[in-house]
Amino acid sequence: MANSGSADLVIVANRLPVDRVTNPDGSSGWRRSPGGLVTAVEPVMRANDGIWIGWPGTDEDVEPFHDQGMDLVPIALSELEIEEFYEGFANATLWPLYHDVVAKPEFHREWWDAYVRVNRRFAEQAAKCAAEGATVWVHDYQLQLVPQMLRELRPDLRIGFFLHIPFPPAELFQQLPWRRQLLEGLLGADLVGFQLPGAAQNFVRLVRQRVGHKTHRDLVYLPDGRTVRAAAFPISIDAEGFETLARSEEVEKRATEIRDALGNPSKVFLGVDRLDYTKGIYARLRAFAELIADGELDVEDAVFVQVATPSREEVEQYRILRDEIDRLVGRINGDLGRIGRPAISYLHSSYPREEMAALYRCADVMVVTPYRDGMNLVAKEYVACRFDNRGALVLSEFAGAAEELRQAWLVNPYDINGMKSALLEAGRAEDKDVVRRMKAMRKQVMENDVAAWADSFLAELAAVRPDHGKTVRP
Ligand code: GDG
Repeated sequence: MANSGSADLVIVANRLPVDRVTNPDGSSGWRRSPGGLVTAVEPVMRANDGIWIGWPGTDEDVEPFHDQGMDLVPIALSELEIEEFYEGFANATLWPLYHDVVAKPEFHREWWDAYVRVNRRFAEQAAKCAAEGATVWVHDYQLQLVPQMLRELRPDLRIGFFLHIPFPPAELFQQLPWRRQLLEGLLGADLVGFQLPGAAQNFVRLVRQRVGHKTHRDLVYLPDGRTVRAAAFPISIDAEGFETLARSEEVEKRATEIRDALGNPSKVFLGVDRLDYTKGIYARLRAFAELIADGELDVEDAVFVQVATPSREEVEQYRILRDEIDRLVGRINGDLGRIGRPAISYLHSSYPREEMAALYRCADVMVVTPYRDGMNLVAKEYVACRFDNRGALVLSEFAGAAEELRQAWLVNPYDINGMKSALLEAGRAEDKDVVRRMKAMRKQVMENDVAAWADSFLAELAAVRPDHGKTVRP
């Protein structure tokens, strides 16, 4: 093929897997971002002359570069594109719409135009870099038009798409003025992956209703003879990596220090989330505070540590949420705390992985209560770090992870009384019960790690289009 590049595997994601950092001598460099996706995909990239295309997170113009053993191809976004494509269409239209309209999605035609423009730029770059018959794996809601745009440019490619967030029921998706274009964008892929089977079914149903293609179970039949498969691939974490970290002396020491700093309470409750309105932080803190006000828990003896990592701070809904949480925490601590004993230890900050592992080791009750979440990796990380088989997990029914972590204390995050009971039960559970549940959850997480997830997606992708191109070696 005249215009093809040399990569047999191309990962296309909104962000590159590295962050810009300034070195002590003032020069700048890159640091690998901590996500599990890069851990899972990196070995496959190495074995297949792989490259990763994405936005580097800065407004500088950066040339393609090699870093951390990976070939990285930056896509530049202008300030206006960051506003309209990223903060706008991706995070103020699609994000709330796909999460059960927990916040009201905004629909603006200029934002859509920017989404189309930026998706095209990603598709053109992927078309340039991919070798003939190569595999291209496109990620997430920011890039749903890329599969079709890329197929038009390069029909020889094997294209996979994975959606990390939920795919909404038809009743909600229907609101989107550009619903048909998005469905057609995704249908450019040979395999469309979702976190849960229900999401794949929502997609197939919508394609039948809105685009009019024939479907049978998880297959869509296109008029040109091509088939597209929609299936679930529940994502996971580098489970062994987390366990090894949690077992380290450094983390153990830090866990003890944290507990001491908290005044050695008998129960530590923990929440770790990006500060996002889908995560249910407000309701969970209220539930905990009511338990103290009711006299069921005592601040001398129980504390809630909430880590809220700063996120999407330019988007209005996120600023509103931050103010709401600030006010709530202030009120709860003002009303219920005592000297040296706040009810809630609130940290609006992001931490290294070691600190996260130490917090997980410290927490007697891990509280994960999103209103809607594609998967939720925090729940799985907690389980991976509890090699001692201790620790109770309170988990929302509306997190994808709930389909695998059945032995958690499952809750409906809209039901404050239900959450209060679950927090108490998890905090007061007998050791035997806690250990039994944790053992079962650990088996699930340790046996289904992120490498298995990536391998199964790529194997399915190879199988959907067996007669075509090269097969990526896992
Ligand atoms: C999306 C979907 C799906 C958080 N704070 C810090 C930190 N983190 C890490 C956690 C975890 C990750 O960020 C968050 O992942 P989640 O899965 O919990 O949530 P989203 O960011 O919303 O992710 C989600 C996921 O994509 C993957 O498909 O599961 O449903 O919404 O790994 O540990 N890590 C460090 N410092 C922090 O302060 N080092």
